[in-house]
Amino acid sequence: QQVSVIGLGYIGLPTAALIARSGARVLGIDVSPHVVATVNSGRVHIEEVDLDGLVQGVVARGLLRASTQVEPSDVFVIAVPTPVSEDHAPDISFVLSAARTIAPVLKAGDTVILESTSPVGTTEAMRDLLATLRTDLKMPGQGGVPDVSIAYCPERVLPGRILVELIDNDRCIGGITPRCARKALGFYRQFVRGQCITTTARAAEMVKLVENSFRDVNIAFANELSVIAEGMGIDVWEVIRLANRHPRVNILQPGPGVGGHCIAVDPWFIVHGDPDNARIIRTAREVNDAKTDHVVAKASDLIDAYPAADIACLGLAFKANIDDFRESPAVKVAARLARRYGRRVKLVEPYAQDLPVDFVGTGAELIDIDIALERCGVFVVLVDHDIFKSVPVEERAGKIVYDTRGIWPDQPMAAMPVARVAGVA
Ligand code: SAJ
Repeated sequence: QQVSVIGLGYIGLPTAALIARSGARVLGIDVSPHVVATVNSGRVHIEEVDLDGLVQGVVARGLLRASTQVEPSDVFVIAVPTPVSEDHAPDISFVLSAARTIAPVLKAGDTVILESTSPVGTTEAMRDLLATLRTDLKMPGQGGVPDVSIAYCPERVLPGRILVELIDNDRCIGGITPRCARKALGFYRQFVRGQCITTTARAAEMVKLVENSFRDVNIAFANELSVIAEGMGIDVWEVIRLANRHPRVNILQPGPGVGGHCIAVDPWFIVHGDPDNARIIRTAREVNDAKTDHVVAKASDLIDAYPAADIACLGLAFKANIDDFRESPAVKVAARLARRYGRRVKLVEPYAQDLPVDFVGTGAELIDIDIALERCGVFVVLVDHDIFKSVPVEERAGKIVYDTRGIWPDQPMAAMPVARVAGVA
């Protein structure tokens, strides 16, 4: 069996390597010659736990190769980006260009599987495009027995656990027709240990969007609570901890906003698909984005109250214990503070080697946590890295702390200007 994986990014490369390890011959296709050369030399261009060793092994055994050029295969897995534009419209042009790339080598009996997070209807759009490019092949859903099977199967892995979750997570496999779903199911069963459940392509597309929207909506609930509780002078983390003692309540954690490449993006695909009815989903996005502005405003109030103190921003990553700073609310907050307060702002990020570009020219510098504890008077906690959590209360004595992640429950709350205490003028 020859498998081609189109797009060697965070999902495509681990997927290609795992399929190769299960014994198939895999060709990874990417538009970037740099990525292709890196993989062919047995190395990786992305950081993911255990990926380097796996790729090195399968490349050395001749099971995985990379190329910029497509070749005939039995299965094509498409894992390319589907970004959103400034006005939150999904851009499926990379999916369509992947379809154009494989069209010339498609043959009867092949299976095409889309894994990219996609607006509902994308798999059908891809089918329609393939049908116009290859009138000699019968595509599924157009009556009769098709020559090619087409399915949608979203990934749902967590960065940092990708190799484990690609194998152990359940998979939802949506076929253009039930026959297409069964064909794709046979493919995934070769390397997935989780349950594989079949449905339609449209439903599977929606499942992926719904999963990340569920999380976004629930984080928005926590973020809204945090702003309300702050105004009332209540510790939101204590409230959430106590409310979660209820057997059917499970509130997520507030923070400085929602980052990463999925949760802050995917809900827009649903909103774009039905703007009139996707009301909670849209509002949740707005609440989470507004939380970032709120944190900047509150941190600024605090900083203005201590004009002689240097400011330590703790964390830049988009979530705890990872070195990914893209789409990070912590970077957004710290960069705005750095632009406003210049060299008074110190950045503490054990996962960063250099200062991210957002801070160039601001005068802000990267320092380590020990120096921050020695020199800074105001602390703005933006990421719940374990290394920050472990700083004992004695070392934080006398510090003015704005803790957006609730990592230091024993720290006295910074005296916020209490503007809105319910019922009190
Ligand atoms: N966050 C909070 N409060 C919480 C949980 C998360 O503020 O209680 C924030 C994080 O700090 C971060 C953002 O949300 O900024 C997203 O982090 P995450 O850990 O929830 O998710 P991602 O983006 O790393 O991965 C998600 C996962 N989806 C779900 O958990 C439903 C993952 O399974 C998906 O595969 C991935 O999106 C994706 O690729 O779609």
